[in-house]
Amino acid sequence: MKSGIFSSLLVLITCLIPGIAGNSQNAPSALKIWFNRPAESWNDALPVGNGRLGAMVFGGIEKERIQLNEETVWTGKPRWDANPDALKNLPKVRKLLFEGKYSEAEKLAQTGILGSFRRDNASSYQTLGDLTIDFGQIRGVTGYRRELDIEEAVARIVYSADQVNFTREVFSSKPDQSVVVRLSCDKTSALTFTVRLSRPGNKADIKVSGNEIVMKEHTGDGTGVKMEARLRVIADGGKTISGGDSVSVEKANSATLFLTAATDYYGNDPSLVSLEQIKSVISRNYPEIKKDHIDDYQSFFKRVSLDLGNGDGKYFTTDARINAMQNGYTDTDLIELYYQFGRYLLISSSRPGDLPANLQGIWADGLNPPWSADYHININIQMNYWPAEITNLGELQLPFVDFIDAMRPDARRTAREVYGMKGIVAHYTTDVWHYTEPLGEIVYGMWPMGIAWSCQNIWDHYQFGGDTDYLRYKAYPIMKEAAEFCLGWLVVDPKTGYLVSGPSISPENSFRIPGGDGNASMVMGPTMDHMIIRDLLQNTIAASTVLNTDKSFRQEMEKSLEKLTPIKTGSDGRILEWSEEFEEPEPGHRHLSHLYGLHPGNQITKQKNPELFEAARRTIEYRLAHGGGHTGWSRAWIINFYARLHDGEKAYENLLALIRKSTLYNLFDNHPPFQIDGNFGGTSGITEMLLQSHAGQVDLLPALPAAWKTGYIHGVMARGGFEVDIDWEHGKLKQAKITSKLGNPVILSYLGNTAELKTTEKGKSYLFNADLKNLNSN
Ligand code: FUC
Repeated sequence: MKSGIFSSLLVLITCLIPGIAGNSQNAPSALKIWFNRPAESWNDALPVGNGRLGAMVFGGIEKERIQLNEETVWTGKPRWDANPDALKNLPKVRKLLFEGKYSEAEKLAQTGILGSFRRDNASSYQTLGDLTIDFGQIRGVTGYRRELDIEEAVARIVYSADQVNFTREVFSSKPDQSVVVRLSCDKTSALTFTVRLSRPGNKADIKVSGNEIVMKEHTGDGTGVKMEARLRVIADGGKTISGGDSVSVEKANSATLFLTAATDYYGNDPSLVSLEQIKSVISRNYPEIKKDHIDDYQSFFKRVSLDLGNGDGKYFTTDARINAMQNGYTDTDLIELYYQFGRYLLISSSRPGDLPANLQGIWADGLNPPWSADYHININIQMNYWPAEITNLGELQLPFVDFIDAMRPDARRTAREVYGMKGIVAHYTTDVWHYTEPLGEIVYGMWPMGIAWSCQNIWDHYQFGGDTDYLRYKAYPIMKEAAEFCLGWLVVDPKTGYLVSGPSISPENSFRIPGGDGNASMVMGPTMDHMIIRDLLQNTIAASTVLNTDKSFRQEMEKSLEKLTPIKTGSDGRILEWSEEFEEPEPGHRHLSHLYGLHPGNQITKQKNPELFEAARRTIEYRLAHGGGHTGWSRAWIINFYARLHDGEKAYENLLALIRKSTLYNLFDNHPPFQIDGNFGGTSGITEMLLQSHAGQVDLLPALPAAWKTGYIHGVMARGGFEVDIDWEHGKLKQAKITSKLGNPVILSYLGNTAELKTTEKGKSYLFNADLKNLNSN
């Protein structure tokens, strides 16, 4: 529990920071992001989404802007930009690297292996457009409040003007495949407004007829998808008038706006799809639509609850709370909200059958969002899915798995034509057109581990869910092809006799070339590649064993594993990032790739290799001492690392830093700019502080910081299919309940004490006390 000091401090902060106190007439709730003003910028607006269709709600009083997204609104088309000389140059580049001729090797790889790529020329995700609602002049507004209720997934704006109380609700419904905006007030005939659709660039074809506006565009000047948005305005009472580019409603009692949207990305006619969807949603009444939306959302959201102690933070607007945090205050409720917001974002941006969450989930403004809001596969998308399994949202990881699956034809071609190998390969990033060839500059582009890393997530889905059909028909075929590529890719290092990966990089980092010839990035044998490959081979061996298939391929994998370069440490006890101990021009680099084995992998654990465990700690400390963790996702990864090092205080310190330094007022992660991975990495990190299961046992409260004295986390998941409820008191475990979903055996561990259940019964719960004594089974 928080003490009275908390309240006094907040009172003090209230006096120090103008505008902190919110509207006291509304009941506070811990799980709301809220403001007493409309959004001043996109980074203040509130996101809603149904996995595919998203909206950012600004909450303007005279003019509401609702910026819209549909996840398949992409420019471009499938393409092939591979360097035709790559195959011939691969052995030459390898030879140069083995000889230590880094500059020459890079020159040759740049022109002779990588294809050309320019971000400003790349395909891009784009906004669908804007829905604006013009209310005319409104005077004397009181009681304004704009909130995102993350227990219901509804954005709400309330205010009073001229003795009328107005309410606006916005949500994006999965069951009804539409964005729904409900405008209401407590006086008859008090609602007058004009609605428009628009799109940046002014190239959209916008037609108004009756109470409908249809906006079409063939994106990218005819090079991308054909999109269509359709808006229907249904008013209760008053007059509805259409004209020019708008629909106006005069003196209505209430009104509902329905927005559907589609593209031809999957080969459908967007007009037919958006029409079908609009017909279907308008045939239903608002309370039903809203109820179905909330039920659908809560079927995911309610699976996990977190309590880190009670505080008064919820009485204050979210921007004020962030400011207070930045001024040194710790608002534990805000951490709970941040945690659940990560889950909210995943439920709202990643539903089975849809595309995975991109760099911005599904929420992106304009025609050229940062990095095209694409799918970076050298940390970002994997991080998006770190919270999926552990926070009991396992099925939301499937869009990522399907996406990697859909990359296979292109990835096979890249393996074959670029490298002359079997299997599948992809590099640092891709987009909805699934390109996989090595492109761009060496420092990011020469890295063939994108799919291999993704297989870690793909395998995890099986480890948590235990679905052997998924393993047999979906996961294993991808893992096997990724492993096939790696077996072909590894070569013997003439100096050590071990197998090495290369030419490759340690994502986006560089080193000083020995002898003073400037910087380079490319080597034979970056540590991260070996960690990823080791992981992939071990997991593919395990999968083929479970499925009882591919015995001889399994033996091949086993042989390669034995000869794979081991993890090495340098003269100062840190894990080596490259094959040799190079000087580092950027010692605080944001990527901590050579710690993949600590997290998300499991090669470095206290039990297995205490020296490497210690070396990992030194590696992080060094990075942090040199300014590391300066981007949102980098900081979020560090929380996960410290949790895995069982260092609750450091994990907590970095969690506070994530919120203080890398979080926008609407709680979006700030790279900068907004990038959603840090939100997901943050939610994963908090879970990892309280529960881990990567080391062959279920670790309870492995990194509980002193600040979280009493609390609970219920409903989180452990590998082997266990749903776990943990309660703690005075900084110590009080009790843990383990519900076995699959009937597997389990070892529980808390502060060095362990308890084993050699068998469990499917569906049964087991209660343990602070000494891990099995109290009862019910
Ligand atoms: C990776 C990172 C950058 C950024 C980009 C989208 O390449 O190195 O920091 O997050 O992805």
